[in-house]
Amino acid sequence: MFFKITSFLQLEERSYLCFVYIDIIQTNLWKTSKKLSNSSPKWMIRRPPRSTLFPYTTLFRSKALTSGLINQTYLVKSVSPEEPDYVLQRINHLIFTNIEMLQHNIEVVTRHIRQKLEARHEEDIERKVLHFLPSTNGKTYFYDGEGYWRISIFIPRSQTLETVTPESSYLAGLKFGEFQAMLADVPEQLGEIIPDFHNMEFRLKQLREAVSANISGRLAEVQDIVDAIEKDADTMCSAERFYREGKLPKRICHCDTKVSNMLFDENGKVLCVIDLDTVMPSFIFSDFGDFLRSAANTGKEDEADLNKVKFNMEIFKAFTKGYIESARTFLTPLEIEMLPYAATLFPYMQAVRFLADYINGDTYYQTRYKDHNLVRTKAQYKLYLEAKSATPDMKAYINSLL
Ligand code: GN1
Ligand code: MG
Repeated sequence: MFFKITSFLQLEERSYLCFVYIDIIQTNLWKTSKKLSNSSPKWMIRRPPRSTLFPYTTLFRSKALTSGLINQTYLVKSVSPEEPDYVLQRINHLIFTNIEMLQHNIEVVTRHIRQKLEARHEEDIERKVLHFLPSTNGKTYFYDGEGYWRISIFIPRSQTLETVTPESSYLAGLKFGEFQAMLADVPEQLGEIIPDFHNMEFRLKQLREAVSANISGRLAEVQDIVDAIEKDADTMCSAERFYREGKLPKRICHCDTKVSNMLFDENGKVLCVIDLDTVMPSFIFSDFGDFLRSAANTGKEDEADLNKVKFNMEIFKAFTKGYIESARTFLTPLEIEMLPYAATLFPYMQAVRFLADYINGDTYYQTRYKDHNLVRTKAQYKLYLEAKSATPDMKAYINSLL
């Protein structure tokens, strides 16, 4: 597979990094234009303006960085110790159709957080908030004629966790609560980057449309799951009803709060929240519930052995304690009362989304095998049932914190 990025990005005021035609799989190399100027003519090189400085001596290597299902993310590794490493992403613009709004939201959020950190005189701010580089058009993205690319500075000495402990869950709860608190006074209205992203009524509507079209002919095989999902549909849509009645607010949320979207330092302390694509107005349930969907699941998101899928109460308790500590200042009593609902809502919603995609013939999520989306659906539905039966315990624990 060849990647054609014949663009160059501005790193600092007078220095540019030139990306050339690349075959990641064959060569696994990124090179600057000088390095490549004598090499095979199939490499397309765009020459920079004369005045620009180049990091001539730097050789970049790239490798796939994350396990995300939506964008393609690469670590662009510099061999020169003076150059930072970068995170290069090809943005999935079939999903994020409004790249201008996407990057605008991200710029607003990172600027706002940076200002808050500066006001608090925090140390090491570069590691506590993402820094996206402007491209030659002054925007934080670049369109190469086919795709949209963006680049941010890789935060050094950072790591992501794929699994959690009660300690790291507590820290994550604190941090995601703080993230919402920090963005409570964002000066600009953020766009809803994926309209109705966590709207349960909308997700059920998509499932119902998939069911009635049955485009892949897969419906018969999944009818029993569809029926089971439908039984709880009304209850699971209660947040939207309360919103219409003016009882629940929407706030700026992260909307993809898995533990892998948080960077930890070498000592296990949280540095910052990453993957800001879906930051937008939502119910706070998005951040609370989606974190637990991944972290409190004792199995994998696509666990085939359903016996392994349980709701981990220790993780729930640790995360909830941290979250309530930092979010308590702005949470309403109804938001707090509905936190256990949020913990059931997200596995339910994810089951609905995976199932709709399965019935649609796998058009949204990247899949690794034929019935991957069905396996995911069953695992998420099982987690929903487990969380539902833990509801009385969740309520009791939350009451003990208040
Ligand atoms: C997608 O790409 P990733 O893994 O960050 C999806 C989330 C789902 C998640 C399920 C924009 O996120 O909403 O919960 O997959 N993001 C989008 O793994 O649809
Ligand atoms: Mg994401």
